[in-house]
Amino acid sequence: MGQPESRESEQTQLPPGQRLQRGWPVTHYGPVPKFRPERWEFRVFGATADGDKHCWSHEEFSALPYDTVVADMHCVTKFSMVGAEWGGVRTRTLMELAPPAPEVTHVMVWAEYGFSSNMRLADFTDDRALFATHRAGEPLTAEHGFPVRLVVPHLYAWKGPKWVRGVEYMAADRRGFWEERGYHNVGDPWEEQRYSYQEEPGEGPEL
Ligand SMILES: Nc1nc2c(c(=O)[nH]1)N[C@H]1C(S)=C(S)[C@@H](COP(=O)(O)O)O[C@H]1N2
Ligand SMILES: [Mo]
Repeated sequence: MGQPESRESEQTQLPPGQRLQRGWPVTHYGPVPKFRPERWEFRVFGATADGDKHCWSHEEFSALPYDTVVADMHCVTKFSMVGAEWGGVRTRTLMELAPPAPEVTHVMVWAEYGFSSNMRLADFTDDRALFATHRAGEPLTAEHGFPVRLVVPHLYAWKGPKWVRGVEYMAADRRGFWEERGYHNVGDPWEEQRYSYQEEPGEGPEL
């Protein structure tokens, strides 16, 4: 009796046009940065509520409240990995420690080598979004983003920079690295928002 039901619950539904990828390939542009703990800091800057920049050393960041989220990851090039358990610091936790000014509508998430991705504040503050330090209980490997990567399960994976170094609060939208290079400004996989030519008026700043 319970059989068909449990089989169904194991079946993960993928967004349109995506196929299931076994294993976990490494996908990014450019080299893997070397982690230097003494030079590393995590910064929240831009339009903060108090006008100050907030910084955490690696030791401080590692001591922030830790949560886990089980999430799928959808690469815009049409493969998806499902059911990973990510551990780290919720974006909401960080926002409570370093709140944005009332006029903030978007954020730019910055990574090593100037990689960046922008998103609406509402996407960034989704309760499943987190700055992951771990996957399946293990620290991230260098090529998967050690020490910190962003995971925003409801957006395409390029919206989750690996090797994150900071968050910029913005009072107006600006395009990040891939958003300037032909990818959709919003990037919702369930709506198949893959490319910038699909953007409707109001979905992104002018290219
Ligand atoms: N810093 C950085 N982060 C990045 C990228 C990148 O090019 N640079 N690529 C993104 C893309 S397109 C994908 S699909 C995922 C892949 O994550 P993975 O290598 O852990 O599978 O990382 C994202 N984060
Ligand atoms: Mo991707």
